[in-house]
Amino acid sequence: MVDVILGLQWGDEGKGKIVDYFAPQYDVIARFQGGPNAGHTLYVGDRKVVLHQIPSGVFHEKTVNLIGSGVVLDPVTLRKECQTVADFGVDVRKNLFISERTHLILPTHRALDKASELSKGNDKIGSTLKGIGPAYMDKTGRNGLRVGDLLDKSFTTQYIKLRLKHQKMLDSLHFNEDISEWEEEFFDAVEFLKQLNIVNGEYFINERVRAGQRILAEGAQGSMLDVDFGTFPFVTSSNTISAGVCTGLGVAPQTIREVIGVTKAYCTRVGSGPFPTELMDQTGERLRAVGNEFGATTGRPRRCGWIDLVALRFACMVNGVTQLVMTKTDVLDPFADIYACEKYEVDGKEVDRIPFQMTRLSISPVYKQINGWNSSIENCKDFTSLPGALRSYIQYIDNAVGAKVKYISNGPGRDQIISVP
Ligand code: 2SA
Ligand code: MG
Repeated sequence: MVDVILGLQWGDEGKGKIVDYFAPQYDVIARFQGGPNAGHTLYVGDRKVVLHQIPSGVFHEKTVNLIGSGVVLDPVTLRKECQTVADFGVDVRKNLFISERTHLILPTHRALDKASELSKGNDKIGSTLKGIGPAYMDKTGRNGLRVGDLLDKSFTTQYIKLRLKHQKMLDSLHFNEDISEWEEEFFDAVEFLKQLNIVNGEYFINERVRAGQRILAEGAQGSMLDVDFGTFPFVTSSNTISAGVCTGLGVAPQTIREVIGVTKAYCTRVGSGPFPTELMDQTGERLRAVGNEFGATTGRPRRCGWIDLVALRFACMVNGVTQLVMTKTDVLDPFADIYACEKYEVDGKEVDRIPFQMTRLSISPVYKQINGWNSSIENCKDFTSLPGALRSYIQYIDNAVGAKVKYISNGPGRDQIISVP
């Protein structure tokens, strides 16, 4: 059986911590989409680690980790990450497996990402500039190179052919930065990657499913950044929703059991694009300061606002969420009042659905005011010790989105998680 943990907002919901928490219950943790644009923060002891491409189960001795076919992989960042986890005594040669169908991010993909963003000016997506979009373009455009290609002696020839194509595109975008250093690093890292466990990801996972092993699929980014169902064009280039697990790992839909959706108790977004509940005032700044809301990969300040129940209901629908995890609940501790967006007002009309073209509409949130709990919950150990106002907030979210909050996180620590009866 395959369970899924994924983000229901615009990323940074705290998936890394939640995956790390559940990891001991699983035999395999698999990434199915995205790439080094992800930043999954977790704590090992009291040391903070940010993972980008390696699944968040890597610190659990008995868990095996798979980078699935739907991921786009940058050998350079992978090598750095492997070094980081090696500092914690983890030998990735023992517990990390990479699908041969995983597409490679080339240095020219990174250059193209940068050139494309520059050419868009004010309309830029706010990409992490890791080459994600161009790598997925080459995949769907049937040009890309895959991890398995590295093992073929024709790799360099194929690389040069694709690089020439990219060069023409870069020229037309008037991009003329020297990327020879990136290339040197890339080919070094490729030699490292070739030494890792490269497998057929589909047989790898399906044989384990058949043997009754427990698999956890770890989502990256969030549902509202899904290339099909997010706030297009301000999205990432992969399917971040639960359907992406099937296409990204090669597992059948009926193997999927629990879909665990992670949401913050409020909302953030990094990069451009619509964000109806964004707070451009002191309250927004306070959320950013208390929640330490800065990009885990790029360090960019995240945009902050109240929880958006219209978006959350939509995300639960397209994912088939079976349980919710509410993270960063403690960030709301100092707020006397909190707000939840129940509907949008679009052109003077109230709607409770996500509109088609959010970017071209002026949308104002319709809020419900909720009493805050206004006390510290970081030392609470169980549900009964939580303040009444928070317990009411949890119940309110259950009813508003039609899925049950099963856990809340009350701090960054590994043990700061409370199960909700
Ligand atoms: P890209 O790089 O082409 O996928 O960017 C396209 C959009 O997707 C957003 N995106 C993200 N949003 C939140 N978190 C992400 N990961 C990092 C983190 C981001 C960071 O965990 O903090 O460090 O800045 C992530 N990755 C992509 C991105 O902002 C664009 O809006
Ligand atoms: Mg993140």
